[in-house]
Amino acid sequence: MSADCIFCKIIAGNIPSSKIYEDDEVIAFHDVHPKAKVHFLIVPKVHIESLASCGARHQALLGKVLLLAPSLAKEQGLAGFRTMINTGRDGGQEVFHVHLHVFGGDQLPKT
Ligand code: DGP
Repeated sequence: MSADCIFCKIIAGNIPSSKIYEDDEVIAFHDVHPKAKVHFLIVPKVHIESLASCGARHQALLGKVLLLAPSLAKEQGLAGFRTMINTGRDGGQEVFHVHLHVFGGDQLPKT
């Protein structure tokens, strides 16, 4: 846990979130500033700054995060969805605790 990390505080239960999934390694909750009708985040519980900070030891965890996307999207009623990982300030990352965005609920614009 990182003391000044907002997602670590959510994971610790010190900040409320609209949680849709939790196990011993991962949590998922709705984004507080949704950019689509449905927008949730899948977040490993261990504090890792960004995808660029990940190494081979995180391979299984990252795979788990990615594979949760379709099952949680289905639970949220999404027929299709988009995933995104912002990495670094230039990549648009605001919260420096690695996370996967999942968007859906409407026909999403072409990228
Ligand atoms: P990123 O730019 O990839 O670091 O995205 C961070 C996302 O986290 C952003 O879309 C807003 C969301 N967010 C920030 N603070 C909170 C919070 O306290 N609760 C929830 N649910 N989402 C948050």
